[in-house]
Amino acid sequence: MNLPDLNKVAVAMVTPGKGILAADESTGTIKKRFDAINVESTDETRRDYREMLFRSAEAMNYISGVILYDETIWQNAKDGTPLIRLIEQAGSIPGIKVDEGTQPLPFCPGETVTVGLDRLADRLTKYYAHGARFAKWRAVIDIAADIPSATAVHVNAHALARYAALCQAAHIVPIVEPEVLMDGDHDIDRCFEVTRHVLDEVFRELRLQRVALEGMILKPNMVVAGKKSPKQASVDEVAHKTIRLLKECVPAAVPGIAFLSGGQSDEEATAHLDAMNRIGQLPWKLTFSYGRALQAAPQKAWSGKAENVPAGQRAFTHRAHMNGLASLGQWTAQLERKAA
Ligand code: 5MM
Repeated sequence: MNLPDLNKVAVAMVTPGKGILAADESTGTIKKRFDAINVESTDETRRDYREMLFRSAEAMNYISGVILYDETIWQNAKDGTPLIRLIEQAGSIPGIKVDEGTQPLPFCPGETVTVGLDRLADRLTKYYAHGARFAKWRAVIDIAADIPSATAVHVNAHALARYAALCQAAHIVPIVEPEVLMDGDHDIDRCFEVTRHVLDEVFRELRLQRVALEGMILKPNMVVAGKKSPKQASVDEVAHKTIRLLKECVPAAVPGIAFLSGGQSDEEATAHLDAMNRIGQLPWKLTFSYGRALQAAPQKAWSGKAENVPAGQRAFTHRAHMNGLASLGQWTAQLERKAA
């Protein structure tokens, strides 16, 4: 492992004013997104859509890195330029999702474990040779009456650390993503407790498996109430509880934290990030690594039509710009409306 090089990439991924575009939807997930805008999901429409994003010159000024899915990293743009080169030409770092999704966890009803460790070392070598400089692995933890179990938290944390160590051995910066879902009816304090348990376990495993914290990025959920909870928290409460939790659990050696949006509305995800960055002196950089909260608007504006590409790029630029401002604690609701 060359730690100074890994650290350089990790620091660049959380450059102030920029964040990460999570464009790593697997084939099933992108189909769901395209179904919502009445676009057939084919390798060509997926290519056209992602080409539109990566050629959004202005938006890419706010994007430090792009997480790709395996299909995309090998795909060429319409004119034959590899999509990965478009990202590099835009001054952004290409990354790759390397988990292979979730599988039911035996004897833990309703819970899953993320898989994909077999042959991961070989896959990482190929991705590095092709230009990927960081990777991502997402563990999924659900909250309900009797879950998460200690078993699910442990096996997912163990797999995240195994993945992170393999990445660093292959000169790739791991994004470690333990996502506590916001699907339930739990309140914000239950989310706080579960996320604390998960992050404690993840950092224990990272240490055990000798992962260098200076050469990784954490991608956590924010501390929020479940979507079905009657008691939704204010922006201020989300920001303060998330920062309190992260200060308890995340060592200062980690260069940056890039949040997932998890199903929050576009504006909520931006407002929460902004409020956290306004809290002041923090040990790590805080930015975004959004999928839905960056892409819902451009997907709608594009709707699969070539003539809508400029509109799709404008919508993407707007969200990337607003989140770039939020990473600096400089976003306002007025700016959101003015620029829209
Ligand atoms: C872009 O979506 C990624 C998930 O794809 P699959 O479920 O198809 O593997 C996802 O991991 C994403 O990177 C993160 O959850 C952040 O996305 P959101 O939409 O939560 O910001």
